Amino acid sequence: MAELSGTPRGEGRRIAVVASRFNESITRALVDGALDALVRHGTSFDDIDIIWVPGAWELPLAVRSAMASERYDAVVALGAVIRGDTPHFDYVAGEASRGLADAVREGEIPVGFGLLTCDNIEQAEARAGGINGNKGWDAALAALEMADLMQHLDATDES
Ligand code: INI
Repeated sequence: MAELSGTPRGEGRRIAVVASRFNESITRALVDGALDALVRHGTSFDDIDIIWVPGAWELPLAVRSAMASERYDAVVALGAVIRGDTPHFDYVAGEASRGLADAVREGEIPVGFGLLTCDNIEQAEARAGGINGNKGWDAALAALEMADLMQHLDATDES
């Protein structure tokens, strides 16, 4: 029996952080959390690109492009969709999530999922450095762990 898991080692990893500007006070906090996690785990600032898009709707295209560029070992997708008075939320949140899931299914590098979908700004603040932690940090850490796991699995495949 083999039991495998990755370790979130950032040394030498090239990471794209794709973030949406909509609800920017929240998404900047997510970006800060992601950068903190990456750098604390050994990723060099020089190996991180931050790619901004207008809103969560635009995340999947930019994430796909980053994945296809072969410049990165992992991508971290960050955004915040906050429910308003109309059904708009459901379309943006649903399609952005679906688009990211499609990108993951079709791509070959890990994507950390840091898209908040919240009922109100308080819920978002709680998850962007507040009492519920920072989902940007969590997404970055997951991306590093998966990049390490992928490396192990590729190495196992070749032997
Ligand atoms: N984009 C978000 O990232 N969060 C939101 O809460 C949001 N709302 O509520 O409308 C939002 N809309 C913009 C959307 O992502 C696109 O940028 C826009 O429709 C242009 O394509």
